[in-house]
Amino acid sequence: MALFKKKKREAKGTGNIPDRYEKGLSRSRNRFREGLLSLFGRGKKIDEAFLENIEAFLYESDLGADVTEKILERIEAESRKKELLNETDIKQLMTEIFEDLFRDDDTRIPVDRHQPCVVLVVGVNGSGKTTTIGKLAARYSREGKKVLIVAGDTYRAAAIEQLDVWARRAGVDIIKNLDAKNPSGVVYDGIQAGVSRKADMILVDTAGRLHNKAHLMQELDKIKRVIQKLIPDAPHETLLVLDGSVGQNSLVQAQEFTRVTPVTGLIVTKLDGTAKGGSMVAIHEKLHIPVKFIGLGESLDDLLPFSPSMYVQAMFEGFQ
Ligand SMILES: Nc1nc2c(ncn2[C@@H]2O[C@H](COP(=O)(O)OP(=O)(O)O)[C@@H](O)[C@H]2O)c(=O)[nH]1
Ligand SMILES: [Mg+2]
Repeated sequence: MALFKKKKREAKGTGNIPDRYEKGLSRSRNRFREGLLSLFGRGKKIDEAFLENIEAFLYESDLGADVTEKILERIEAESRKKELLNETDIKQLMTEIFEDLFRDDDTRIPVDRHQPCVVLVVGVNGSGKTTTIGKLAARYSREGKKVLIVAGDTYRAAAIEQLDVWARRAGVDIIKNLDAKNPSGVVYDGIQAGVSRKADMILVDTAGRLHNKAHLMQELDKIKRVIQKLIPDAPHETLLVLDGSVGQNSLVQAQEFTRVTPVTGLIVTKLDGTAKGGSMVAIHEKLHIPVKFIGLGESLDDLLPFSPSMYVQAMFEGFQ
């Protein structure tokens, strides 16, 4: 029975990715597409009024001012070359711009370059860190990597138990200490265990208490120092988990975190539950940090590698 379940899970995990992008982003897409469609009539001329309407639409789409400006400039430049622009032309232009924005991103986690590859996972409470760690553990374990999870959020016993459940679901080991008062000890034990067990990847959960920046900085510094006692060039990746449904607020969070610690990748969660998928573009544009994965649901398989072209396609029209 257990084996059967695992097989089924694997089948789902390697399932049709375009399909899952399409389903997961359907709320954002509907909003985006309806907004765009409402601007276009057949053979509508690109005039001042049209440009103003599209400007207003873009601002409301949470893409952020910089990206909105880029799109508007392109539309204006193109409309000077050609008298008429239809919906397809605009979509094509926006697709090119979106793809350009994300083009140079390195979306891999360097698990093949370090052994163990230490991944520090940071972000405010509720953004989805623990869930994402479970999903990452399942993904890499399925790829044949030996994954170890470290329960570095020691502030609430419930947080450790929740991570424990995810470790079991993913079928990986966890290092935890229910009596720990701060993360240093358990992180040290976790890294040591990872080295001696020859883990390929160590995922370190952290507490995300942003209300006190000095404290957060101290705590992350301490965790890093502890890791570096055992592996001087670690962490090899610091992933910031952002709740994609909180719009502009997640940009503020991201700016705060990057001031506290260098962030090498973003994971944007809860894109399934929001119509605000566009805010991800604004965050990326402001911070120039690659988006590595997106979260499209609450189960083990609902974490997908970020693909700009699939994101764009899913936002504009789906895959039909
Ligand atoms: N719909 C949806 N819910 C998510 C996603 N990722 C996390 N969540 C939910 O968000 C809530 C907070 O997640 P948790 O991992 O505990 O956040 P943490 O405090 O940062 O560790 C939980 O109820 C998760 O099930 C996602 O991609 N989609
Ligand atoms: Mg947590």
